[in-house]
Amino acid sequence: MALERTLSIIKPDAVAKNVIGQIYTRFEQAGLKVVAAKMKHLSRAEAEGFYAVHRERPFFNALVEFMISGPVMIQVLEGEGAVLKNRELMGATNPKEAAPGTIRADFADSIDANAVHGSDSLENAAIEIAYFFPATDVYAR
Ligand code: RTP
Ligand code: MG
Repeated sequence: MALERTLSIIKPDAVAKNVIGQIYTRFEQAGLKVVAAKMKHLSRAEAEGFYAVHRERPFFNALVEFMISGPVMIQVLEGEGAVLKNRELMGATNPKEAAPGTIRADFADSIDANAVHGSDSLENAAIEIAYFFPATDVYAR
């Protein structure tokens, strides 16, 4: 497996629950390293731009409203097979369907307030990382 980077966001619900550290521990225990990070309260334009692929979906407005409801914690994770590994740690989009022990099963409340975002492909990871971090703010470790 190749060394990859993926974009992770701890969403406003999980930041409000004060579980940033517990989620970071899961990344670390799975062998994913934090190589960039920042806390940010996204503007509407930033959230709309980030989720532009979902523009035509019925849940788009609710998704944007939720993502700007409070600060988020944004990080780049690096490790072997990081994109899929992070998706496995996250669990299914709907926490009711998320496997026991996954981040969403343990910390998410609903399909809207579902605790975390993770890039869904290596190609999208590169786009999403560049959306939030200039290359000089991502640190090789
Ligand atoms: P994410 O992008 O946040 O990591 O989540 P995901 O890949 O598991 O799910 P995706 O299909 O990309 O959807 C993005 C976010 O939109 C909300 N959503 N709501 N009501 C619905 O049917 C519905 N479907 C998706 C979720 O909050 C999801 O995380
Ligand atoms: Mg997605």
